[in-house]
Amino acid sequence: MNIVTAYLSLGSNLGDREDNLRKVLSLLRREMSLTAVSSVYETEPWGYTSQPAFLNMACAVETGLSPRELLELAWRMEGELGRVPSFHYGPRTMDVDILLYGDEIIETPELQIPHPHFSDRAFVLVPLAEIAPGLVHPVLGKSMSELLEEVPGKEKDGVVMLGQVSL
Ligand code: PH2
Ligand code: MG
Ligand code: MG
Repeated sequence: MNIVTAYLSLGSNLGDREDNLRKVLSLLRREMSLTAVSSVYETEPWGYTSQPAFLNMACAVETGLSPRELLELAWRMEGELGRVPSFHYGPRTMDVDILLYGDEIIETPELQIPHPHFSDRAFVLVPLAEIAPGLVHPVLGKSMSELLEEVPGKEKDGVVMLGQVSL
């Protein structure tokens, strides 16, 4: 079996946000090995601002699942955490996004890898650069810490480290 390192972004702004993160990490652990987990950050809502603050974090996994299987697992976990349909950029109990899957580039309607625009969003890049500063974006050719340097300071100010999730 081909084992690939993938990077995921986790976000929650409804219900017990920290508990939601803890639960999704424990679901992930049942399926694959979790090789890095960032701190938890409280982040200003991006895109649609009239909603509660998010908790965001990033993690690295080693998986034998294909990108499509990993996407289906992400949807299943979001469902188990009680996610209900919301509008674009709206509030959610749990959002599990595949940021990177090895060096693969996938452009289908349902799945785009690298995750579109993650490279300029502080709420994704700050946690990702914490666990993988030297990881190179396969399309942009820049490392996570280089990409983070390009994010305006004002946006980084909206991303506040709270500490480690207690597992
Ligand atoms: N997710 C969104 C929309 N806006 N803002 C923050 N801070 N964190 C998120 O995870 C987030 C968001 C839709 O996926
Ligand atoms: Mg998202
Ligand atoms: Mg999503």
